[in-house]
Amino acid sequence: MELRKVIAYHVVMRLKAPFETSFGKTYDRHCVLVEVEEKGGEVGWGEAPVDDGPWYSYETVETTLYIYKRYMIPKLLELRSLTHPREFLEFVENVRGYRMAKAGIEMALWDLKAKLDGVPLYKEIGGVRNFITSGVSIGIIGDERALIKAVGKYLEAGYRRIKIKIKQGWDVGPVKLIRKEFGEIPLQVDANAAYTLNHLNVFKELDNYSLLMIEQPLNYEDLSDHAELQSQLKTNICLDESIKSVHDAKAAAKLGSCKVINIKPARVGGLYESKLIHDFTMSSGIPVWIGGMLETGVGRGHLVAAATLPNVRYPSDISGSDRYWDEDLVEPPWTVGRDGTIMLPEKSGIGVEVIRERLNKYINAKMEFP
Ligand code: OSB
Ligand code: MG
Repeated sequence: MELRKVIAYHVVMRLKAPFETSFGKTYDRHCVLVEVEEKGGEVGWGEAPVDDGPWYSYETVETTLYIYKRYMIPKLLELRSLTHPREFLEFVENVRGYRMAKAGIEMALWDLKAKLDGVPLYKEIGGVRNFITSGVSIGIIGDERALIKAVGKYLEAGYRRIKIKIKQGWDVGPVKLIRKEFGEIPLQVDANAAYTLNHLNVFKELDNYSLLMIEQPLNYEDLSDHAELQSQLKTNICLDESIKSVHDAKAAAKLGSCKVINIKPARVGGLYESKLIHDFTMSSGIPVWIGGMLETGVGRGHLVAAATLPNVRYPSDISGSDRYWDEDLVEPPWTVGRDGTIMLPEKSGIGVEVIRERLNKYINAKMEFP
């Protein structure tokens, strides 16, 4: 791959409905899209799902654009030619952290590589299925009737499991209610780090509802308290925020901090690191699934591809485009079938086209290199 141009776009898109987690409420989704172009004119697309503030992660739109300009994109363009996205990661190894920024570029390079190789991205990265099973992540609704209506609507649409966001004061109640209304449906909760070991009583109660897992109950940097909590629960703990690399995954496995891992390709620095975590967890008997960050159709293409890896053994947080957007950036949009699956396109790369006229409507800033 001989690159001749790299463009980073700050994109802002209004969500169909606001999404609330324990760390805040999102109305507009901000992200940085990356477009890499090689000398023959083929392009690849990636997405850094950073927000406009350091809420889920310390990375933001502004830190990403700064790191791109100062440390990553000029360096990438100095690499006259590269044969694998890994070479970009080696080139920016001296940049500590900023994994979402790295991921935006790395995923664009994977898309480009798959297109040049003439294969769908999922085959390029070693996926073993041409479909994925889809679960839905429901934000903190706060109103019980509205929650029941939402769960009913998503089950009706075919989603294979329901995840609800919880925070202190909105945890056991909604779980109990969903069990009462819908019985033993596949159900899990995500706390986004809102609790401490002082809330053991809440988790002991949740432990009675045969949840598939409890996601990231404790601090986003913690592994040892999670190990303590896991030792006291029957329910599997799943880590999200705490796993930023294969090193964290190894430590979590050794300590017993979780029994499941949510791999978000953007959180861990891209598809290559995702594969390292995937391969490690597969060999140590820890099942994984793929998490989402309210991505546009571009990032979604990478999530869908990652979810075809063999050790993805639970439904992933990958909904159809229509759950987030009135109009996605890509054609065709991502759709979940009545059976709760998304079929992988057989076209090369991520398999969907970015529609420029749509993208243009949502661009807040653009940086072009050289
Ligand atoms: O913790 O999984 C999370 C969205 C934004 C930030 C963090 C998370 C989420 C989701 C949404 O749960 C998953 C999705 O549908 O993209
Ligand atoms: Mg999560």
